[in-house]
Amino acid sequence: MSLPLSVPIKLPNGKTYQQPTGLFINNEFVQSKSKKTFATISPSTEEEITQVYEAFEEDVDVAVEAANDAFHSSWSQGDPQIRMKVLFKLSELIEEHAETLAYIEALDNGKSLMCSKGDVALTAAYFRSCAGWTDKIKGSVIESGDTHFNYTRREPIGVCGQIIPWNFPLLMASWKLGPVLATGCTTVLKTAESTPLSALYLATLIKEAGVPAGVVNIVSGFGPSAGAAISSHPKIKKVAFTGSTATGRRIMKAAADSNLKKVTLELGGKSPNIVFDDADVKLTIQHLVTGIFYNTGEVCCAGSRIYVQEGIYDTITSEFRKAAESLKIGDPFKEDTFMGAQASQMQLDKILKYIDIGKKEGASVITGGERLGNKGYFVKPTIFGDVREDHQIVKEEIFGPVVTITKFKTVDEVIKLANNSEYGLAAGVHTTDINKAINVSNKINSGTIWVNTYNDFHPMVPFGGYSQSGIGREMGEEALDNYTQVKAVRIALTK
Ligand code: TXE
Repeated sequence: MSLPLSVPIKLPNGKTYQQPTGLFINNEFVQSKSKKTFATISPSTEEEITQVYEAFEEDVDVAVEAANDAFHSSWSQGDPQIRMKVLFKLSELIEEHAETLAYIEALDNGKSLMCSKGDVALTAAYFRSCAGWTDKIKGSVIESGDTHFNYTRREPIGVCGQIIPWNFPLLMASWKLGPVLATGCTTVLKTAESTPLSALYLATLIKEAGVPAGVVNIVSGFGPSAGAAISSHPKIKKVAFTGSTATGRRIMKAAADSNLKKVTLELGGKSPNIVFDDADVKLTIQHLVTGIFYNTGEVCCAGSRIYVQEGIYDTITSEFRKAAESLKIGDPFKEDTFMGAQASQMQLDKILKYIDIGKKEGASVITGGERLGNKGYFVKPTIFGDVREDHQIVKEEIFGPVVTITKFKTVDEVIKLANNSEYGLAAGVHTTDINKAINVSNKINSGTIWVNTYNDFHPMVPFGGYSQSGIGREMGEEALDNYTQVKAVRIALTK
């Protein structure tokens, strides 16, 4: 018997909702051609939540055709206020369904409800912000003397392919879909294989909001099959990816070898979080905690390398240890849980492997350093001291609640340390001296610098990486650039 296209799921709040399981193509949930399904697991209980249909190349082809037809409709060329209305409606629907979405996300990803509620709020805010952009995408008139009239238009790029990860399944879907809907593009979006559920639920809201059929298509599936089909598809004009640097490289190659599609990548990081002697201790501790333990450390811009100036090092280290040890970890659905489970067995294994490497490298465990319990993928907040810059735990992305802490003396020294990375996604600077804050921010090679805050996002503030952390920016006006292309029209005038 084949899997129904929607199954009832009982959430820990006692409410039951209908979870779509099909591929969302042309505004309908459909079975995959192969009818193959795969399981999605709850990371906090290790139990199967449901099966969903699995997309392969043949399904991606159908979705791309739908997106291609939709692109050649009034959606892309018509009054942008139509797209504005739809985006506003979508953000309202997300707010109406906020509780269900937050529970689905915590169930499927393992993150705490505290985090997933924040994700849902940011998702609604981002779609609302994109609504405002729809009728503000402008070209220009260029003066070149009275022999010619020149103008530019920003036109939507066309059919996009979007591949997202599992750490912020809903929010990453919004960062991808928002600019598609704002600019008049269409898309085939693939969710991560371990977290397909929230985006499928979002699909029902996308349809209800009035997005025309074929504009947004969402498929569940794996990287080497459905993901690879997207990045090499000849009719996809642009691919946007968030995930590991290794996979980003593969996607860029596939994009080049197929049809030279435009590529934007949001990749890994090993972000420095710097504390100067004059920092406000209480506030700084909050931001160090948010920097590495928020979302169980599964954050691309996590502040995973802490550098503390010598005069304040002992105070910060001991207060940070106390704060880490007081964090509530466990059942994601308890209102006061800060850290839920890691997203998958694979991620748990990777984190524990790095903890082991850290110990073998001779670093000292200030706190944590082990799994919590033996059911559910929980890891204790872990702080390593006595590290060297060439240690693997200082250089490589762990993507979990594991952080190193290092003492420094001077501003020049810490800038060198901060920039000693192949990545360049984000950095934190904690100081009460505004001159120091700006001077240091100017010298750090990162796409985002947070001063006296951390992991602090706003829909209008662009986000993306320097170096091997990526190409292009999400959010803000910059995100629209990735989904539009400039047409220049030069008209010769007759006298
Ligand atoms: O990532 P992948 P994984 C980092 C983090 C983590 C590591 C491995 O360090 O521990 O990556 O995670 C799809 N063609 N980040 O293996 O492979 C895949 O199906 C096309 C950082 O899960 O990058 C999923 O949808 N697509 C990060 C997405 O890529 C492919 C978030 C991400 O998976 C593909 C996630 C292929 N050949 C992991 N192979 C961040 N920057 O936030 C896989 N995928």
